[in-house]
Amino acid sequence: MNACHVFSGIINKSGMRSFSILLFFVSTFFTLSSCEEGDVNPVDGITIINLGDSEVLYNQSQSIDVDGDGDSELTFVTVLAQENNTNQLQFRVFPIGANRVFEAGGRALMLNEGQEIVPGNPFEKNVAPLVAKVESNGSVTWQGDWLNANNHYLGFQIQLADGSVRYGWVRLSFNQASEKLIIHELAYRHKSNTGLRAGQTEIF
Ligand SMILES: [Ca+2]
Repeated sequence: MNACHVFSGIINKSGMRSFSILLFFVSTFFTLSSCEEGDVNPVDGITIINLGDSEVLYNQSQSIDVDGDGDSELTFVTVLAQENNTNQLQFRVFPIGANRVFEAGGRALMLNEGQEIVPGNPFEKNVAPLVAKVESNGSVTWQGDWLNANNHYLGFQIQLADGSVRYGWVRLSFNQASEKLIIHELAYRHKSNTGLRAGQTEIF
């Protein structure tokens, strides 16, 4: 029994007896529509994943399995590093495997809502820290394009197990006072090799 049949069963059971015939037709139509949008012949659409304002603090990480196949595509981590005689607490994104983030000059772009994330954009695996807390000679400074991130978007390109490529975004904020990156929400477009806009949740 596949998911379509299970769903049909649930719909049918919920009906009252006096409306059983009507419900039969309604649920049958609904089931067929659902199955047409199933995995066999996927149509275009956008999957949205609520990440529950997950936090990335010192010594913590968050991995995201974008397409729900059991393997993560993006990991957000903190890294302690020594660079140029400074000690740094870096907040970084690490795309896993063949996956990439939208960048310019080696830095993950902090996008505003509506900006395009499309196949012609540059995508890279290794990008600079989103934010870094830098300690040098007893003083602390903060660096990084994402220091003032407030519901901004990180664009990504992921490669699924079948080799097809999808585009999407992650909505992020950074809280300097509590030294944490916050992961709000993610979305990706179903149609392969087709872009979307930052924050886009529907196909128009
Ligand atoms: Ca996955």
